[in-house]
Amino acid sequence: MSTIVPIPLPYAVGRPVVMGVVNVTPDSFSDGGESFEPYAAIAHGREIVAQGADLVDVGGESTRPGAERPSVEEELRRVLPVIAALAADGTVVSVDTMRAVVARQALEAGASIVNDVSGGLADPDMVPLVAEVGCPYVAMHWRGHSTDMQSRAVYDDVVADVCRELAERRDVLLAGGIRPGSLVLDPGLGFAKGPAHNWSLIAHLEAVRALGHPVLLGASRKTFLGRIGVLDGAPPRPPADRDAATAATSVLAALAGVWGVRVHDVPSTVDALAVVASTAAHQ
Ligand code: PMM
Repeated sequence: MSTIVPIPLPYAVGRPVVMGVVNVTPDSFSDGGESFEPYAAIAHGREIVAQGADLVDVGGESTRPGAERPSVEEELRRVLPVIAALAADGTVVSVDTMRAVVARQALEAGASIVNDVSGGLADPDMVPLVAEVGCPYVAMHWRGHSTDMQSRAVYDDVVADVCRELAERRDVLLAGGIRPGSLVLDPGLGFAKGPAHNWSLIAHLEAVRALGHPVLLGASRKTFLGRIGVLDGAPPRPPADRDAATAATSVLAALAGVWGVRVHDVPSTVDALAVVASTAAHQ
């Protein structure tokens, strides 16, 4: 029996929830390891909560294309102190992990949500754990580990293919005992997807929503946004120069009725969502 008390999936009124990212990794593409030490990660988590993040997503494994995986021990060492400190503040914390052992210890340390970019495919123990605990679970569209995922970016029709694969995954997750009201689906921008695939999915978020579950969008600082305004063949803009484009994707996500947006720069998305909400209030 689990001693973990599950919370219901949190919602924001009239806008998506803002999931702020804390990557406790030395090599994340998006923030370059700036929160690698626990004290820096905790301080960063507190800062983004003060800026308006509704929940904080803590991860200890970089999923950038080509990344090598840390050991289980190393992943636990990275995330547990950060989760414990933020949860003790009363912050809603999700743990970004593909490993059931890490998810369990994170939940015991105070995390409330499991964010699994593999949607349960990377670890056969993940679905039974989430079913047992009854916590909210984010399942992302995933075709394989980061070491070789870009070779799997082959689709007939990316929107139809991603939705079909997510629906198949959803069926497995629900059959495994995950509660329908606790399941969030994510199209997995940048994971086995090229720029055109990402844009198509953003343009058709209603198709992902039609699967009948809350949707999370993780566009923040991804390379396809760094290609905006850049000539073909030139290097993409650095991650920190992608926040205005990220905020624009948060607006599109809000207009498409998604449940949440996963972002690194919280103030720009909070402002962008306030613009959407203020406009909606005058329609
Ligand atoms: N992207 C990253 C990591 N975790 N989780 C979900 N649910 N969706 C995503 O798109 C997602 C994720 C990779 O980005 P990062 O290295 O900046 O955290």
